[in-house]
Amino acid sequence: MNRTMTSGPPASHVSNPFFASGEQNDFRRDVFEGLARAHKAIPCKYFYDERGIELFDAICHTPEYYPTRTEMSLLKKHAKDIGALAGPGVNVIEFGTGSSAKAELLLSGIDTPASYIPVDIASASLANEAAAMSQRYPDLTVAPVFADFTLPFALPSVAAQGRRLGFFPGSTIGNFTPEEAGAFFHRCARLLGQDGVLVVGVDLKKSKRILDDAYNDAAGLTAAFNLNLLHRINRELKANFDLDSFTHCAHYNLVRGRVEMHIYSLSFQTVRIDGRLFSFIPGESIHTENSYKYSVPEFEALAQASGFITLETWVDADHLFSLHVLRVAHQ
Ligand code: AVI
Repeated sequence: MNRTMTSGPPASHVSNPFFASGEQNDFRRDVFEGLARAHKAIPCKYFYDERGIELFDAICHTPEYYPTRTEMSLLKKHAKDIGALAGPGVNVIEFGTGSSAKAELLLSGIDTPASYIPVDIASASLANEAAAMSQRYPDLTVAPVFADFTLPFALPSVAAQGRRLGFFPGSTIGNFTPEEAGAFFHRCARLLGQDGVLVVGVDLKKSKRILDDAYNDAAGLTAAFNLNLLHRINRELKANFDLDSFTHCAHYNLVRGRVEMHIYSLSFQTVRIDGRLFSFIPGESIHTENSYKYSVPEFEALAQASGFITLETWVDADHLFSLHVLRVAHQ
């Protein structure tokens, strides 16, 4: 990136988070609705409270969870190629944040980016990433947006001028169903506008053993991440889940092409949440996450059916992960 990099104190031109108008999350409503279903389920976006963000970051460093390191090496290898495809002076919009390391790799290949706009629902990680990026690149306009990117939202005025590049790393696209992913891409195409570019990291289909291990790490971090959702419900919704009476399990469902994460009840039990009662039988699960895996042709077909054309696709030597550069075809 042709911008000054520094390790000095934070620069002053990181703007306050822009509270994008749009639909709001409702944790209480979603938990009540999800636990009242015949097959209990809670949306995975609620994993990411402060502790959940810490645990996810730790998962990314486990030996079993290959996506992060594989995607980072693809980004490092192809940052310049992405920059060449994107062109100079683009506004970079990152969907979901977490560690700023991937955005730094991406920005390293882009010629004079106009702005960096991280969009996230988790205000703590959003503020941290915005501050880290502003400190590292004092000449760059950093304009964080506090919004749930799974729902429609507006961009701040800094993005009004110049082309837009969306960045959606980490195979977070896999946490949508393919139908939801298609709807997200359509919204993204409208948001990025004519000539917009989207860089997406996608976890590939592979052996069940590798996938089951990646979501059941030996150190128990994924288990803690999953069960932290019950801690969060206890804390925020005045509930009394007994965490010793539930256990984590994840498995690759070959037929559906997705890793499913569940929290299983170990006994007959009744949980009170803000005055309402929910009963569990032994072995009953709360379905907490789907992580869809794609083949390259499957993903390219999905993108093409949802308003994008593929400019470039890169896959690592072990065929674990793919990085796609897409261009808006129609909005
Ligand atoms: C954020 N997301 C892409 C991760 C995944 O692999 O689906 C979340 C995760 N769940 C368990 N481990 C990691």
